[in-house]
Amino acid sequence: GKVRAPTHIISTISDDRGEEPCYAGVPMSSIIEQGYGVGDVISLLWFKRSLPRYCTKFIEICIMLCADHGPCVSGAHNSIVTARAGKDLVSSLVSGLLTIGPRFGGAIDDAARYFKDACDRNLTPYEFVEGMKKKGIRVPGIGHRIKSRDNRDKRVELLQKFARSNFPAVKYMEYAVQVETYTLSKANNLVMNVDGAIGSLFLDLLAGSGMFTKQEIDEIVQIGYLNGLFVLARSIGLIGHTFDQKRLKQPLYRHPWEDVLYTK
Ligand code: Q5B
Repeated sequence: GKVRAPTHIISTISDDRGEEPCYAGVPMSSIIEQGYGVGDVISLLWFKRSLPRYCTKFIEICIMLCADHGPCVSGAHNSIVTARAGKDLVSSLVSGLLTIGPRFGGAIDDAARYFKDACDRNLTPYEFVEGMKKKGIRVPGIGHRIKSRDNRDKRVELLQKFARSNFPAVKYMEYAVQVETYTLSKANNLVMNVDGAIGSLFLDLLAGSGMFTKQEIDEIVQIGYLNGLFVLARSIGLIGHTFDQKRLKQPLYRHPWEDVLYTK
């Protein structure tokens, strides 16, 4: 009989061999004719399934709220400097993206990992936060440079409001809120940030939607899908900053000497 040569690549999310491309088995024409949005496309290509509307709407809200946060944050700053050095769109975009990590925008996966572990083990916020301190690890999803108890992050409030009215349960989010209450008793700027809100709420989405087995949830959290939301969203803003600098014909950036402490 026929012997199939072993393939070098295995792919399970999309297929372009037929009359029209399919995302997780759903043909492009259905995606358009049934009015799917970008949240549905992310569901198909990242999670390999169609998620309920409240889940795809939540994904879309995350993308909209994280698309930009002004020119002063690490990612935008890098993209602006790179664009002003005369580099192309892709170079400017990736130089901004490369700043996304444990301190800036890339704390969503770790927030989900640590909140899940602590909540599932029924740790009190005190036990969790002090345990992290002993290990010398900052609580991912907590703390912000400009946001504080008296200047809350509107994005966090909007995400929480949507979830409270649309999710079947918000157990992990409520746990993160309790953690925030404890961290705020230590310092004013230790608020829940946008990474912490998305990380905890995505745990609630995964657990409450009934679309994922426990094993699948553990795998998603362990692999780390959720920083992808910030990366995808912030690309929109970084591209915008790049175009802005080009449009404004901004010259090469040089940091002023006065703003550097020269010391031995
Ligand atoms: N302390 C975010 O720090 C920041 C602590 C903590 C325990 C914590 C810090 C942090 C975890 C990572 C995280 C996402 C670096 C942030 C984002 C997107 C963004 C950005 C934008 C956008 C800020 C002062 C004292 C020290 C620290 C202690 C601080 N955080 N302790 N757990 N989590 N968070 N990142 O202000 O005793 O003096 O040594 O790493 O979730 O990135 O808009 O800017 O959309 O673009 O620089 O919103 O919180 O404070 O480093 O001077 O620390 O607080 O140990 O204590 P800061 P530091 P001590 S959202």
